[in-house]
Amino acid sequence: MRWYGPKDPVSLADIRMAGASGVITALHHIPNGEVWSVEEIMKRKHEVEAAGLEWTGVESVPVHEHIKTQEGEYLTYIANYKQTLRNLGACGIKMVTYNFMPVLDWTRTNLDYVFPDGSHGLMFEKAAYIAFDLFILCREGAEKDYTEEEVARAKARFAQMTDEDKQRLTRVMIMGLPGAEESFTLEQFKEQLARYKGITRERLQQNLIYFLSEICPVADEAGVDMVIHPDDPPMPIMGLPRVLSSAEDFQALIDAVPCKSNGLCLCTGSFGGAGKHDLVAMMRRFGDRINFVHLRAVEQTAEGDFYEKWTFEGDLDTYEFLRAMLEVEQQRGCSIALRPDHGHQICDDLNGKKTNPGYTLLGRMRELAEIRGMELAIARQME
Ligand code: DNO
Repeated sequence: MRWYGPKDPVSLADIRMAGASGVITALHHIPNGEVWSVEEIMKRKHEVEAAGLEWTGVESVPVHEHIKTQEGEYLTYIANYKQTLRNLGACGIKMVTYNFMPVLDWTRTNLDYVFPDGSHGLMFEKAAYIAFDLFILCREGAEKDYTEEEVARAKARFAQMTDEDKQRLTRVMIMGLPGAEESFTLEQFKEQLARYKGITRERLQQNLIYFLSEICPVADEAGVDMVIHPDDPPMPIMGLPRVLSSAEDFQALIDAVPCKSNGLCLCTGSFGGAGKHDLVAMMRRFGDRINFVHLRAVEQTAEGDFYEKWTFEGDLDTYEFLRAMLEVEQQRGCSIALRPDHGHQICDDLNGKKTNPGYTLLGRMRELAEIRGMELAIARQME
């Protein structure tokens, strides 16, 4: 399970009782771009181990924005990143997740959608997102990115919103979802967007490849697997380019930087958010480079919305996916780190316990229990 560190309302003791064997965590208190010292890493490691758990991997060592745009002190930030990887490797932490999404990490429009069973969860409504882009952010030239029909739907949606709805939407869109490490006011966000003027998708991809060609040899040496998290959702957002939205995007990265440490975090829910991606095929195709799995299922609608459903109730064939994963594990003779991704708020999650959006206690416990049950059953069948 993911743990946001000592400030997470979900404790290590909770996670242990949920049946997890390890946690995925990060040193969130260290500012982006700075080196994670051996001392700080060991402090966290001891804390996790004292609770009877293992620190399975890092999510994330954030990539400084200047590395993505190659400006300012980006060479220093790359050197710092390398040192962090050496330090993590020396402390026995062997898997590091990162993403290369400009400015924003993951994006949703509603963190409190009420599902028919009464649980609350996350969703992305395209009309609300476009309404934000066109009428709240008022991004120059944004209309070009949408069809006439989409603009009309966004207009109608915006007309329905109260001031409070608009504020809530703004908060959700740009004020930083957990793990994003950064949050912005509208003005600051506009400044961030301006930094990407002129950065095409090709340029961003070159910058990512440069970054990987620098850090992967160091990660290889330190015995650390680097796993890139896909774009969530897998499409350009507010005019910002995206470079890890499909199997082909990942193929381009390993063709360019074939180092062993250049791997993928197969987040089924991120890929599930837009377009059609055969996740079972991706598991088999990139099996030897998948060193982390986020398991989550979404349901897309014809309008381009998506709902974060329970893992066994969305568009993903979770059984086939887990089976493919276990086969890959058998071939590789290893176990791939997997965590349930977001969980709904259920039962006491809804009674005042304030957890990070998506990172509930009971909802994720249900996910973990169901996933473990199915995994154990498949493993027995395969024996
Ligand atoms: C969202 C998470 C992401 C992820 C980062 C990895 O729930 O999966 O924030 O941690 O993109 O760098």
